Amino acid sequence: MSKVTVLSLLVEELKNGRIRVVDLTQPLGPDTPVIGLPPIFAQSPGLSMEVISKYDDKGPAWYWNTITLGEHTGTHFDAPVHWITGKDFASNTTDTIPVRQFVGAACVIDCSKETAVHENFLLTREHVQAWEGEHGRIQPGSWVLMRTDWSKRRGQEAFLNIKEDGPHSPGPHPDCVRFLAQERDVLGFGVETVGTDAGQAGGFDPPFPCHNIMHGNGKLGLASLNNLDQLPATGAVVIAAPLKIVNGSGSPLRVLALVPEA
Ligand code: 23J
Ligand code: MN
Repeated sequence: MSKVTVLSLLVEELKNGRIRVVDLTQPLGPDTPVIGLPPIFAQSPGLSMEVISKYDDKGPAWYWNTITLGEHTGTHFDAPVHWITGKDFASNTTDTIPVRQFVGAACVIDCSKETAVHENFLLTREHVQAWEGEHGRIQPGSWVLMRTDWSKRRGQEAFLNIKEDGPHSPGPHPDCVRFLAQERDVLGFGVETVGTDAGQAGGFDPPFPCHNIMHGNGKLGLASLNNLDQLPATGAVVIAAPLKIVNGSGSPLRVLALVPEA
């Protein structure tokens, strides 16, 4: 008989269904929404795909494609080097971040009711502290995931929600980002929206505070997550490993959560 370990128990629980694997990833295709920045800035292309061969003259027994896409397309990872505030940290790119950081506990803060009535809802320090009163203190090295049910919006128009004055979508308040990065030492912040910052965050102080402050503290980001409504407030483990792009600022990735059955 082999020794019982945490990992042998994990395999057993995966087999008997007491631990479920939940896919937190959006489908990645030509229709995947990408962030639009003010026209004075360069834009990130969405995904385009071209067949190299498909069991034809170009390759009689094989099918494969060429893909072109921005690093920050669809469900994706933000590395600290993505922002100017994170540019001087050691190991701040997709190929150099220690792989230990690609596995972490998840604290899921449900903001779906607030977002349903206020599309520009901002998560505050007080809201997070109220969550801690109910679920316990956020441990260092945890992902904090902001559930808004925004991923249930269908189509680019509803998802990006752009108006005359720019995009409208929820995100964290600057003071909340400071609290999570500096007083809780989180691993990073994850959201269901196209980017980790609120739609109107270009006009905040500082602009794009989640990018500015999280990456300025060496922390990570996850954007365009799905199925956060399937996660418990605590107790899930997130596996989020970006492609090992040399000097990459981020990457599309498959994000998985291990979730204990209630
Ligand atoms: C560049 C500039 C502003 C933002 C972003 C990128 C993202 O949201 C991103 O995907 O990192 S807000
Ligand atoms: Mn990004």
